Amino acid sequence: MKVTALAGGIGAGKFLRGLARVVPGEDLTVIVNVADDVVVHGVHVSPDPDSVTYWLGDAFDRERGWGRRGETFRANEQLAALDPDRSWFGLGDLDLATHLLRTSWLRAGHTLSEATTVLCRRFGVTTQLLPMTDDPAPTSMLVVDREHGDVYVHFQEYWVERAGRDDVKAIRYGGVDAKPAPGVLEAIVEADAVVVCPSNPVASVAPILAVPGVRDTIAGRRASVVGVSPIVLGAPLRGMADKLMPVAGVEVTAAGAAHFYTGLLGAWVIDERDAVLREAIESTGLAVGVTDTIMVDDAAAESLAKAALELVP
Ligand code: FO1
Repeated sequence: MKVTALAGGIGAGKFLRGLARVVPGEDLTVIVNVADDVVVHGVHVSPDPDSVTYWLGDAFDRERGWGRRGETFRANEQLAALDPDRSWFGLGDLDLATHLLRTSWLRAGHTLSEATTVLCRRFGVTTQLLPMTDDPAPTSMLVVDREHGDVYVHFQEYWVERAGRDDVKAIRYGGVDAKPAPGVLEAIVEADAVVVCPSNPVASVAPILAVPGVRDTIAGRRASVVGVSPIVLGAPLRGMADKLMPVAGVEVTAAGAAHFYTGLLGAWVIDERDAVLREAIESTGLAVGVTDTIMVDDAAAESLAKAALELVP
């Protein structure tokens, strides 16, 4: 069975470890959000592709939620000592090696897709990881700034530098001006099942859907598309979905997240703690799976992945 997944960062990484236990590497393609990519100190950082690579390559930090396990931050500490204004983005010493390599390949004329493939292989990942696009496609947030009035800032500036404290008025997806990376649309068309990972719908999956052609291609495969809710009991397990879903007019519930994907899904998996929402979601025409979606370990992620795939006819 060929499976293509749409993925953001932490929730996706955890889930994909389970999915990769069910679907062999050559049959699994992951289309990953690159709207969070940022150039820091001249190096190109790809948080979501790196997150997926580290999770699948068994190099992730489960507690921190991003970056490498066993990481140190000596270079960043030194940056903070020399110029505190330039150390807001925590680049780990091990992580830095990934960014240096990626940046040197990009400067040599290779694409982000090529750099991502080589990095995956170096981390022993056999799954095919495709950035949604090879073009710049940054997400920007319109934040209310007391000094400067409303201002658009890069996603990482909002989330890391400004600690997600601003009120957000609107979100702008740079992917609307991008082209899908080679293989992205084909992977959606050729898959037996398309899985939307339990990632933030507004910050992680919407940027992928914004890339021209992606949304329509997924809608064309709707009967084979299953999503897993990132929301349990009205809150995300981690991250900023509770702050950003309302900005897009989406209720922070498992039903609200399903509604955000209207026209794209055939089935939706919700947590057993949200079983009360089952009928309301089914009444919108979706098949609904109810199971334990809290992925405490790889075995739990594998059960969740199986439950999702079982909903695809
Ligand atoms: N998140 C933080 O909250 N603080 C950081 O300093 C930080 C650095 C960082 C460096 C590399 C990387 O791949 C991710 C990093 N993240 C950091 C996570 C990232 O900001 C977001 O969580 C993702 O973009 C959302 O998926």
